[in-house]
Amino acid sequence: MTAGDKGAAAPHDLSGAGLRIGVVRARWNAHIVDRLAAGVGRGLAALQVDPADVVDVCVPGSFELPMGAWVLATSGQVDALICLGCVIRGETSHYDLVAGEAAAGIQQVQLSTGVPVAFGILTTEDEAQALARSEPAGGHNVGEDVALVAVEMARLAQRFSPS
Ligand code: DLZ
Repeated sequence: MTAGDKGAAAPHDLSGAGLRIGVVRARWNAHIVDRLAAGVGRGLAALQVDPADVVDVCVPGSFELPMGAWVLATSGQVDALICLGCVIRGETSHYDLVAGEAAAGIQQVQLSTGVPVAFGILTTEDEAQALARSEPAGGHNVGEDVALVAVEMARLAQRFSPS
């Protein structure tokens, strides 16, 4: 790993073929979340996830993302989930509450259900930062990052599944 790397590389042979992925999106800051969703689409396609195997649902805001994730996780219809949202500090009086509860809730859902949930919520100081983390193809987009996380964690869960 070089100094510029953010973490360990994912396996080179990672394939999402056959995986069923749920995407839960917050409608709040929809112009940013739509950009993240486009990044997820690119990331899943690059990992051979069939678009027909992707279920996409919306919830009002990031605070509701854990509940949306729990509903899909307990449905038995997905192998992994991706939660997408955007909380901008300068525009949200209770930023810490919304962002903190969303993060804690998502962790609780994945640990209690055993279905991996990738954290794709941007928590930024301003809109410029949010735009910079949700760029079009070729730029940095957290949606692409969490697509990879979802596939990697779904494969890990499958590999050690007791059944
Ligand atoms: C209320 C609210 C505020 C002020 N800001 C945001 C935000 O920046 N991002 C986001 O995803 N949601 C926000 N919300 C909505 C809450 O997540 C939630 O939908 C409401 O409090 C209703 O439960």
